[in-house]
Amino acid sequence: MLFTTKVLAAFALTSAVAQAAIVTYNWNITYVMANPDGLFERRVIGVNGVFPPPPIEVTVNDTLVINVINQIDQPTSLHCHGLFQTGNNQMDGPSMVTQCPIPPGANFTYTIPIEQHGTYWIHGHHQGQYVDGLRAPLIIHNINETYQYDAEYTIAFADWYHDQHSVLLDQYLSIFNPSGAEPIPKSGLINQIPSATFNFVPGKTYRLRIINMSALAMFWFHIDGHEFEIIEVEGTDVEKYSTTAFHISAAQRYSVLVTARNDTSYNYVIHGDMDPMMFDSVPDDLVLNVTGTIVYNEASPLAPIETSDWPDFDDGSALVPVVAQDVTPQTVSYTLDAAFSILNDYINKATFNDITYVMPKVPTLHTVMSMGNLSSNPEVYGKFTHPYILNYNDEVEIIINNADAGNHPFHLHGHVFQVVGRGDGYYDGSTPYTYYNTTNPLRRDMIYVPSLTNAAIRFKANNPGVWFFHCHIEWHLQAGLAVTFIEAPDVMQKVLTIDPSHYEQCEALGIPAKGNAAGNEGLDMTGANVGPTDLPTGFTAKGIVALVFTIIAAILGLIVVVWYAGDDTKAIEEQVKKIKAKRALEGDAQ
Ligand SMILES: *[C@@H]1O[C@H](CO)[C@@H](O)[C@H](O)[C@H]1NC(C)=O
Ligand SMILES: *[C@@H]1O[C@H](CO)[C@@H](O)[C@H](O)[C@H]1NC(C)=O
Ligand SMILES: *[C@@H]1O[C@H](CO)[C@@H](O)[C@H](O)[C@H]1NC(C)=O
Ligand SMILES: *[C@@H]1O[C@H](CO)[C@@H](O)[C@H](O)[C@H]1NC(C)=O
Ligand SMILES: *[C@@H]1O[C@H](CO)[C@@H](O)[C@H](O)[C@H]1NC(C)=O
Ligand SMILES: *[C@@H]1O[C@H](CO)[C@@H](O)[C@H](O)[C@H]1NC(C)=O
Ligand SMILES: *[C@@H]1O[C@H](CO)[C@@H](O)[C@H](O)[C@H]1NC(C)=O
Ligand SMILES: *[C@@H]1O[C@H](CO)[C@@H](O)[C@H](O)[C@H]1NC(C)=O
Ligand SMILES: *[C@@H]1O[C@H](CO)[C@@H](O)[C@H](O)[C@H]1NC(C)=O
Ligand SMILES: [Cu+2]
Repeated sequence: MLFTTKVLAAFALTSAVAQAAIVTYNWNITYVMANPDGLFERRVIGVNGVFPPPPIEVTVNDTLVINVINQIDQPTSLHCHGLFQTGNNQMDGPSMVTQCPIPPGANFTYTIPIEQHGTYWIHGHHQGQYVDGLRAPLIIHNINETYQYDAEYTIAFADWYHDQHSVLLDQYLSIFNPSGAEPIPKSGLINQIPSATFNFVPGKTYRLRIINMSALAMFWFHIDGHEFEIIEVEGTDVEKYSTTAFHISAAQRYSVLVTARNDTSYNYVIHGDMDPMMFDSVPDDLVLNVTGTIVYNEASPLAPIETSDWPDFDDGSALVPVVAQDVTPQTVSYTLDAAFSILNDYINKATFNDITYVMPKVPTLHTVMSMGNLSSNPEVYGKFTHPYILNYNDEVEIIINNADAGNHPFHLHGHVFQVVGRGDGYYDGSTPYTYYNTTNPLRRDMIYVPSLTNAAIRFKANNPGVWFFHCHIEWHLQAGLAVTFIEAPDVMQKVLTIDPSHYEQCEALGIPAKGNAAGNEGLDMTGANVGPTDLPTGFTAKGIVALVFTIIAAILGLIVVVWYAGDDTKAIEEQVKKIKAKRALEGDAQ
């Protein structure tokens, strides 16, 4: 009882904090025709009739209110990336994790008391809508910033595709893509345009907030003619750290301080160079290097382009948080092995510990809130949401083994975590770390784990809620690279509420709003969504690849025209259906 009262008091305090101002944004989400890279006009998802969506700016202790009007012909939802959403899990946004998506034609209001400061972003979290343009910077000013500067700019890099996300996704998650090659972007954008300018006045100091809003691409950042100091990583202020270049992966953010030069005789290039390592192949017409310009004087020439050496992979381990926090011993530890393989749907899927994430029939938060004391039983969430139940105030260690040939930037909702350790190869409990630090390590909400390495992170389970953990390469999330942390379900039932508007939108979409992951009561999981599992026995991955190629060869004559004609995937889908039906028959016959 005492325990509960204390928790409630803590939440009451949090909401009392949010007195400062109510900052309202109206987001009328519609399709808009736009040509962001100047190469191709296409349908994008815009806000209030324009693309790009407007950046959001608030101050700590404000309450951010976003009135969403969904005017597109598909459901949507918004996630404020990096916000803790303490006591406010229902406003976190991932579709079918914390809410039913907002139906087409419906309105929904996100109300978010702001507890943090720093550099964040807001993006669609229903299917891959951010790849189609539904993304914008979210800047939270502190009342007194840790560092002084004269002015600030936000520099948001993003990759850009010419096809709709849904079209690309169908091609990506297809039996015709056995190697799992991701769609390669057509260009890179800076502040959603091909090249942006930033005016500098001699002698002034600028804060540049650098955000990577990519679906796939990873960039190297540097500025000709200027040194800079990193001062913030994903909401954590850090001691000034001088560098000339750094690496920024999808969804990561850094702030740097740059002092303008004394003279105006040249203008300088800002570089965001896409790392071609992420792409299976680099098309000849893809410009990897995205640039902006620092302008001192419109009339001045551009300073000669510097070729910057990329420093060794820098994971931020040299960065020291200003507010020190040492690592406390873990009380629980989970190991997550990330891998890709062809599963028994014959599609290259992503797995953590051999499970590919599949959405439940009921949003996981609704399951927690409606299942009484069964909410502490992982079974009610369904195997394929891959649930981990955390006890209130557990000190959680997560070890991520990246067993894949690609690099992955992972994101945890609702927290920052400490980056405690890194090592090469598979961490089996005894492999020595190449980096291990329990003395005030960097805290952030993104961890980049290169191929065939491992990383250890820590966080305290002090934020009751359902928090998604997933790769932020949008294609990999869609391929199932996610798990669900269900943090203190017993406390959630006492301190959280679900607004009636959430139930209304579930109803409008015909999604059950209570019950277990299958929409049933108790432990009856009949009809739960299930994903593909291991390869059928008797098949090896190589065998499957061979089989797929045989199928392709057999029907290539039929589909080749459609395939190369581009957008029309319908015919391909029809073919896939036929193949699947045929395979099912063969399976029955065996
Ligand atoms: C936010 O509000 C709380 C409570 O009123 C206060 O303690 C805190 O200092 C405020 N934060 C800032 C940055 O003003
Ligand atoms: C939303 O935007 C669309 C397209 O610009 C417009 O037709 C519609 O009236 C807008 N709705 C509201 C409520 O502003
Ligand atoms: C959504 O909000 C807009 C603007 O306030 C209003 O005009 C419209 O009627 C609302 N639509 C629904 C379905 O409530
Ligand atoms: C901000 O700084 C001013 C001036 O130093 C000080 O009076 C004020 O208390 C500070 N506010 C916060 C929230 O720290
Ligand atoms: C953003 O992240 C992606 C994926 O990690 C990466 O490929 C791309 O180069 C990054 N862009 C920038 C400007 O850092
Ligand atoms: C500005 O000029 C002064 C005098 O030439 C020099 O000492 C100083 O280092 C310069 N500052 C910068 C940022 O270039
Ligand atoms: C792009 O950037 C890379 C790395 O900074 C550099 O090696 C390469 O020369 C640049 N390419 C062009 C065409 O500028
Ligand atoms: C750990 O981090 C602290 C500061 O964050 C730093 O002073 C110390 O040198 C680091 N230790 C190791 C072993 O990297
Ligand atoms: C769960 O709740 C039910 C009904 O409220 C109760 O009968 C049962 O004893 C509880 N079980 C546990 C393990 O607390
Ligand atoms: Cu990934």
